[in-house]
Amino acid sequence: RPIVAASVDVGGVRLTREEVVRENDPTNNVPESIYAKLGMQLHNRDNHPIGILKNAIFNYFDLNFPENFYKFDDLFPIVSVKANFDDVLVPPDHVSRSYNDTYYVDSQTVMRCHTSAHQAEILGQGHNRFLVVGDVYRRDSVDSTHYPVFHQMEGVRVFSLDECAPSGMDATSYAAVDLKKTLEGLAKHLFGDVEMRWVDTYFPFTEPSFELEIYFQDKWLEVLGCGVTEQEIIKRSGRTDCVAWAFGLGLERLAMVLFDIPDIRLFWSTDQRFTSQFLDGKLGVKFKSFSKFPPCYKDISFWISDSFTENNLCEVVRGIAGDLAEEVKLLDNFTNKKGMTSHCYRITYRSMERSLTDEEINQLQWNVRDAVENKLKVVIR
Ligand code: FA5
Ligand code: MG
Repeated sequence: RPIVAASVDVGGVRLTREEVVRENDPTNNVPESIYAKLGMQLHNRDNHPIGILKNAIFNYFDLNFPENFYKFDDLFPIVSVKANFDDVLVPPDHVSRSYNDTYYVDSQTVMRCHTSAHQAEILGQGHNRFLVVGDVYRRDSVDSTHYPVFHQMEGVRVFSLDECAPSGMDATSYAAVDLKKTLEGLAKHLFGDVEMRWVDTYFPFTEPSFELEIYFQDKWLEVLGCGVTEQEIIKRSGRTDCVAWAFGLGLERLAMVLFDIPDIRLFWSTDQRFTSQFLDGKLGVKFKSFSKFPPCYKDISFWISDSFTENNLCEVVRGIAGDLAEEVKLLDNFTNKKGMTSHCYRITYRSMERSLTDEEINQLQWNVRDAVENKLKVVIR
């Protein structure tokens, strides 16, 4: 297993491993693999696809808005529960607050799970147009489009009711129309022509709310969430007679489409065959896959207990196999006459950089089985 540094620099702040990873503290669920990602700042590297994409989006806003959007790209990623959830009206019982979904440093402090964590504070400072880019953290599934650390860009724009009035539309419709126009324009700026569609959705902080999906690798891929900001958030920021829109886009998802990057783990690769392809810092380079090494599939079956969750399983697998785990997928699920439920998962192991040996994979799978049995209170079959 890789050895992690005793401390890391996060935007000028030194954090020690002990401050972030507290194995024996039940209010903390941050694994070492997540601590190891702090301070990497992929979004601030001009020769990395995430940095290149950030620059291109900034450029779109600079070109199209004479009064510039204020840009934040170095806000500290560890925030209060209040900032991450309460201030954006996430209800007390919302799943995203659970220890199953979010990394908690302690009961009042989280690794931000979205850049919306900064909305209220920045609105409170009086900004009416801004963009926030940063690394965000989520306990999530393991596959080619999900990773526990990724990057988001938040955008917020506030209008006075006077600005909306001449349109003849009500303020909410005015903001929704402007929002969709702005994001469709962004998609055109980045992709030229691409197949996309709007889907209605729900967020606690916007109403109405939408997601934008782009057709990629024979599937619809969700790339951003957005909507018209709840009046309560605007009111709390000290404004009256205003309406606003907000969006949060997933930079990895957009970059995968833009650069033809087939697997989200590649963004963290230090292999020169990956990094060397983006040195010119240009948009529109298509990634040339280096030969894919063969995958290896291993199945694991167990009787689950009530506390079992798929995110916990994924975290255990990532803790052992790191980025060698390409996918964790439920194959089979049944309940017997005694009411016991069995799950069978298929774990795909693959390195993007080399061929794995049978021995190595067998060892990984044994370690995974041990860890699953010890940490998840399940009974291996
Ligand atoms: C949010 O995070 C909202 N804060 C977005 C928002 C902001 C809505 C402002 C309204 C107003 P969501 O959980 O859907 O929404 O995530 C936003 C985007 O992040 C997704 O569309 C997707 O592109 C990306 N994303 C989510 N989970 C992952 C993951 N595990 N790995 C990579 N990208 C992800
Ligand atoms: Mg979503």
